[in-house]
Amino acid sequence: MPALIKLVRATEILDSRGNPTIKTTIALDIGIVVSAQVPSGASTGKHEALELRDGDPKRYHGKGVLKAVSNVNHVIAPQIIGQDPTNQTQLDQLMLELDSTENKSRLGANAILSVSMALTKAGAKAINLPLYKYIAQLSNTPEKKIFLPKPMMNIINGGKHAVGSVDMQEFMIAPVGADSFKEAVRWSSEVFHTLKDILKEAGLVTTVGDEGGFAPKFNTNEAPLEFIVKAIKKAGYEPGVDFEIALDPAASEFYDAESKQYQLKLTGEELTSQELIQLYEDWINRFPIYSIEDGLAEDDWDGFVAMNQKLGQYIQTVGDDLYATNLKRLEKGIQLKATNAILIKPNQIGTVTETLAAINLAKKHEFGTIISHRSGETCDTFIADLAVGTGAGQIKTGSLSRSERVAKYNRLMEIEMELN
Ligand code: 2PG
Ligand code: MG
Repeated sequence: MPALIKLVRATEILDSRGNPTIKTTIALDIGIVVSAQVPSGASTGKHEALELRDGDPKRYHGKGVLKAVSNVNHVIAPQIIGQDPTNQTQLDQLMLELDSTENKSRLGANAILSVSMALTKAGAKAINLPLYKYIAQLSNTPEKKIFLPKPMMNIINGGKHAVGSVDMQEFMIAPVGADSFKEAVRWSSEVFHTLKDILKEAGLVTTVGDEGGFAPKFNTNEAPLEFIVKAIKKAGYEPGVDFEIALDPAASEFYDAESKQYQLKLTGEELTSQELIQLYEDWINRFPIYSIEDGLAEDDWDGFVAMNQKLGQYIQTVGDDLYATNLKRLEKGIQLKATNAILIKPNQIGTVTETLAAINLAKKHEFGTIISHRSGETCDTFIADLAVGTGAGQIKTGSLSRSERVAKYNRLMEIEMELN
């Protein structure tokens, strides 16, 4: 007899920015209880599935999620109680049918994902597998492809995650020279704390942004690169060998659709796609950058194609807002050769099944895959298991500070121990 779902209960909780989000608990009839918490973006792409918010100005400035909570408790729950949680694909499909819109605007992608993730956790427990192993089963990942991802750690925050800092959103370090995840975490933490000292010495503030990275007021958009390289060296590591750098400019946020210009507020520059690509090329030549995500705006397909043509042979070009973890947009990107990698965020699309499908399609076409957190997070570590179970290869989940970020790195160290 399979274990069956006995209870599904959603509640409104707070995310790392203090905004409401949704937590769903599932209980099975064999005494197992699991829960899943959904994250929330700030530089949200316009092609993402809809995050349902109440819009009632009297509560949380309109950001309450009581409608999404009610959709779980009153629309979804009655349909899945009594079912076998290991039927992930069928139950995700059932929720898609209950919603019946293109972008999950009826029930809310946040409502649906909270149940979908909780189902995955319940399914894993029901058959007594660690979550990452269960995810590997769901996604048909061969045993030898179950491995720890390379972390991309966002140690300088800008853009929408730290207003008053630089225009570009994320400056990440990837400890590529470390031979275990545990060492990768240690090295990166050392660089993070060395960076703090260097910033302090330069008279800059060391307060952190939404993802736990420093967010001082720099004079130029490339100053973070200079400081990071200095910190890597001062901590005793070699830039380009022990550490590489990854960027997420999140360019949709500084693109002006009317003038078709990228507006860099810090320097007052207004750049065309071509000029911005040139700027990236110049940076790639001077700094050990191996990856650039959302280098251009989410609908600038021509720009992406041009960038991938020019730089794709040297670096990883990543689509985040460009694809929104959406199969149709990814198919277009594959066809156009718009990038050579995709960022994967479960809440951009809204179910675990669709998330796994996007990862598998990307891999089939030899695209790089990076599992990602959101800037508004919780301490749920689901994406750590997702990265291992799908053999995604890379994860970005913020800086080496703040519990909601570090929780994922801690979970990955735990999985590493288990796998060894
Ligand atoms: C991104 C994400 C996560 P947000 O742009 O990649 O770092 O930011 O969650 O605000 O969309
Ligand atoms: Mg991004």
